[in-house]
Formats: sequence, C-alpha cells, structure tokens
Amino acid sequence: MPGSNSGEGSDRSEEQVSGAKVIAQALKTQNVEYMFGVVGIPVTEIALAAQELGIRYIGMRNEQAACYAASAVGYLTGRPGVCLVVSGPGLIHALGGMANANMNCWPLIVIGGSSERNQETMGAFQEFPQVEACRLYSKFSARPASIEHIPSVIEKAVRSSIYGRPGACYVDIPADLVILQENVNSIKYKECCMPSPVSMAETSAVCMAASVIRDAKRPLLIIGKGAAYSRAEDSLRKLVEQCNLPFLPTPMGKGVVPDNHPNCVGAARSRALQFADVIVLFGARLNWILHFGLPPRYQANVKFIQIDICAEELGNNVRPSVTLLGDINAVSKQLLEQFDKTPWQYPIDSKWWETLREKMRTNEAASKELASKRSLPMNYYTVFSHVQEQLPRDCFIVSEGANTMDIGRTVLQNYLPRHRLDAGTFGTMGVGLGFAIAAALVAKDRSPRQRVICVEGDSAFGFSGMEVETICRYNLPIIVLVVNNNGIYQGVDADTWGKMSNLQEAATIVPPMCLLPNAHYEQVMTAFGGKGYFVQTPEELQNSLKQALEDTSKPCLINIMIEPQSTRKAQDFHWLTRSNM
Ligand SMILES: Cc1ncc(C[n+]2csc(CCOP(=O)(O)OP(=O)(O)O)c2C)c(N)n1
Ligand SMILES: [Mg+2]
Repeated sequence: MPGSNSGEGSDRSEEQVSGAKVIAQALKTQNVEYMFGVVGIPVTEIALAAQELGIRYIGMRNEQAACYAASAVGYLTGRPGVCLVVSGPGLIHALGGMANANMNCWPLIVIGGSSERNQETMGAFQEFPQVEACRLYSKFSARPASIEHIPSVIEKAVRSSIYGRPGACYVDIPADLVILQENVNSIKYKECCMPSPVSMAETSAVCMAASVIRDAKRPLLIIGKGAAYSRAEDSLRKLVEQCNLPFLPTPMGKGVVPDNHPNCVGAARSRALQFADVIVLFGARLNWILHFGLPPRYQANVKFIQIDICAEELGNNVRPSVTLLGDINAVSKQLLEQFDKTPWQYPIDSKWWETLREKMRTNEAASKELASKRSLPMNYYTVFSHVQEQLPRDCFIVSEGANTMDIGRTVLQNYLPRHRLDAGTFGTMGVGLGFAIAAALVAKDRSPRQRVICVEGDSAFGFSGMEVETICRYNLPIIVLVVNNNGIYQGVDADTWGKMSNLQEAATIVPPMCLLPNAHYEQVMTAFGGKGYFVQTPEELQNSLKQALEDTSKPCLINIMIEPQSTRKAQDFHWLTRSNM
C-alpha cells in the first residue's frame, strides 16, 4: 500500500482505518492532485483526509463552480480533478458541472456523500437517488458496496474518466461508509491505472486521407479541443507547415497552433468553411459550433475527413469521405509519415490562399476601424484591442458571456495550447471563475509566473461571482475583467433605467436583458482584499491593466464600462449566433 495509515512501530493488525481515509488514499494512489468542493455532512472527513495525504483541497462557494474547476484541471493536466459534494442539493448543484464536462469530453471525478444506507426510503437527511441521477451526466456512476470495495471503484472511475473519450464519472459514498472503521490490512489499494492506451487509425484509411488531401483544390484543417487534449501541437504544426495548409481553430482549439501563425485563417472563418472542398477535422465535432457541416454554411459536396477518438462520433450529421479512428496526436503523426514518404505542399500561390488572405485583410481592417473609435462609452473592439496589447503571451485566457466571449475570441490571441477556457460545447454561463481558479492552481504549481485573465460579461460574472472570495482566500494570480454593458447581450444606460423605473413597476416593463446600470462589480473584489478598478476610458483601462499586471501580490478585478447598446460587427453574426446560446 502506498503511504501508510499507521504510526511507526504500531501493531498494524489492530489498526483501524476510516472510509474517509480509504477514499483519500485511493485517490492519492490514482495520482489525483486537486480536490474542489463544499464540505458538510457527510464529506468533511474526506476533505480532511485528502489534505493529510497532500491532495490540495480548494473550498469553493458553490458546487457548480467547484465542479467546473475540477473539470478544467482534467482538461489542462490530462488527469481528473475531484469535485467533492454533500448529499442531495450539493450533488444536484454539481450536475451542471458534470454535464458541462461530459459535453466538453473532459475527465472529471465527482464524489458525493449520500444518506446512510439503513435510512434509505425513510426520508433521510438530503436523501436522493444520486447514482441514478448522475447516470445521465456521466460515463460511469457507481456506489462501492463496502469499504473494501472503495479502491477498485475509484480506480475504475479514474480510468473510465480518461480512457476512450474522456468524461465525468461519479462515485457515491453513503454517510455510514465515510465513518466506518475497518482493519487496515483488509483494504487492498489498486495500483494507479495505466495511462490511456493510444489508438491509431488503419493504415489504408491514413493513405486514403492523404490522397484526398493531395487532390484538394481548397483544403482546410479544423483544429478542435480534442487536438488540444491529446497534445497534438507539435505534430499539427509540422503538418500545417510541411504541407502549407490553411487551418481554423475552434474556440478552445485556439493556440494548438498559434493564432498568429501565417496559416491561421481564423479571421476568414465563414469564407473558409463555405468554400473549402476538403475539410480535415482534428478532434472537432460537427455540432452547432461548426454549423453541423451542412449547407448553406458549407459546399454541398465538401469532403470531410474526420479524426476522432470516439467511433460513434464518426458520421454524425454528414457522411465523411474518410474516417480515422484514433488518438488525434497519433493519427496526426501517421498523416505526417505519409507526407514524409511522398512530400507534397499545397501551392502558396493558389487562388484559395489568395481568397482567404484577401478576406482576412478586409475583416481585420473592419475590426481595426471599430477598435480605433474614440467615442465614449467604449465599444467591445476598443476594449479588447487595448487588452490584447498588454496581455502576456503565455497567459491563460478564460472567457464567457455572449458578445463579450464571441468578440473577445476574435481579438484576443492564444499562442499556447490549452490556454483558452470558455463556455464550450454546452455554452454554459458561470464556468469562468471556476475555470480561472483551476488554471491559476495548475499554473502556480507548474509555471509560477503565469497569469490568468478572466474576461467576463457582466451577466456571466454574476453566475459564480462569489468565487471572488475563493480567489482572494487562496490569493490566486487572476485578473478578472468584467465587460459591463448593463445586461445580457445589451442593456440600457442609467438615464433610460431611471425613466423606466419611474413609469411602472420594474418587473412589468424592464427588458429581460437588463441588469442594474453601472453596477460596481469591482467592489466584490475589494470586499475581500483584492484590487478593484472602475474604468470608463481607454486611458483608465490601459493604466489599470498595466498596474494589475505589475502587481503580482493580489488578485484584481477591472470593471470596464462599455456602451450598453454596443454589438459585434455585422459579419460576426455568422459565428456563434445568439440563438445558439
Ligand atoms: C447557465 C446558462 N444560463 C443562461 C444562459 C443564456 N445566456 C447566454 S449568454 C448569457 C449572458 C450574456 O451576457 P453577458 O455575460 O453580460 O455578455 P454580453 O453579451 O452582454 O457581453 C446568458 C444569460 C446560458 N448560456 N447558460
Ligand atoms: Mg453584458
């Protein structure tokens, strides 16, 4: 057994160990490093036991945010984080995080305390059918039958979370099992599960894919977060450069190959999708984010080459020309081998490259023009262009909101893989602060000087705003930017608000998108000892951001007032449309 539950020299045959300690040791044996949660009956002992073994325990203010944080650890490190929750409502709050992790295909372990087994069906405190409830939100949901059974269930949960398509796994621990004492010798810990086996595509399919790519007139690679998760950055960069292929990242695929790479055609996204004749999907699904792969957003006869870890994904919404089932990094290397054997380059002087470059130039010019507007209040583009100027190249960018996230993504650049976290496949608001906390903890341990910039719409910020206290409690290197338009998509200014609320009862006439005008969100940060700024002009924004980046001693929140009716430029409506969120 790794680690010991006993003091030196004690008689081990007599020694007892609690269920809580067995859970902690089983997690430690599976190399779990981080646990997030909210404690209470019956899980406090589990958190204490985990800390005793050196697992970091981060107490959060709501299970939803705790679950988002744990899932982001899974995505960033490839090893699941744990979310620890109490029975009933605690577990219910975590379901949002489990669903989000599963939709994003990120590994996650949720450990839920549950009511005592001998009170089941009697109306026990916070009694709820937790294993059944979690089934819809997870790959695996189980309750160990006994204390001896805990290590193997935890090993299976960890293994299931990372093997195949990653996802959420749930382990239910009844209250009586947490405190039950068992002879230490009767507990057998399962060795740490092996790393996920790496699967490769059939050679014939790889040859066929290479030949379809060679014959393409207007090729396009799409890099998804599956490529980021499989750490395919080196092989994909080689493939892009060796074959001179245009590529488009999905939101969280940004940074796998840097956004400023000359072959990145993000700024001509709609054009690239619409006219490509061969599209290679690297860990990117043809869901709403990619408009299902269907006309009119794509050519009717476009050939898709789908690369995915999950066989069931292949053929969703379109009939692919070639399917490559396997690990994205391994399959990218297989493709590279084909192009090493018979070198080939897509011609730099092709009409397709010319079209894409032309479109990128006009789109970039339109954004620059909006960014250069000096009128006050500022618009989104002005805000993001100033932020982009100062952002450290290696920072994590976390973002959520509607306009804030969509416009921010087009302006803020990612240069490193797995350094962007956002509302993701499920379009979930409320993920931002939990994700930022996870990124900051991982950064603190692995590259201590890195900063986390969390770009929040004012509505998005509200979902988990109290996690600012968590950020301050652990003094995490996070700068929160609240892009404040007084509402969801749009709001109204203070004058209009005043007039409206004088007219009739607010609930009958205030537009549903409106939030309180000029809310001082920065005071949420100062309330807990962090730094807060309220900014209304480009100069104030530049100065506060500069100070925030220089002062590494404290977390910071900059509340950036913008024009309440500011929107995105026309062509961006093609991208993540509001109706999709
Ligand atoms: C959990 C959840 N609830 C509600 C929504 C619907 N929704 C989409 S974006 C959004 C907030 C947009 O407002 P804000 O964050 O202020 O960004 P803005 O567009 O104003 O810049 C909401 C509530 C959602 N996506 N997820
Ligand atoms: Mg807003």
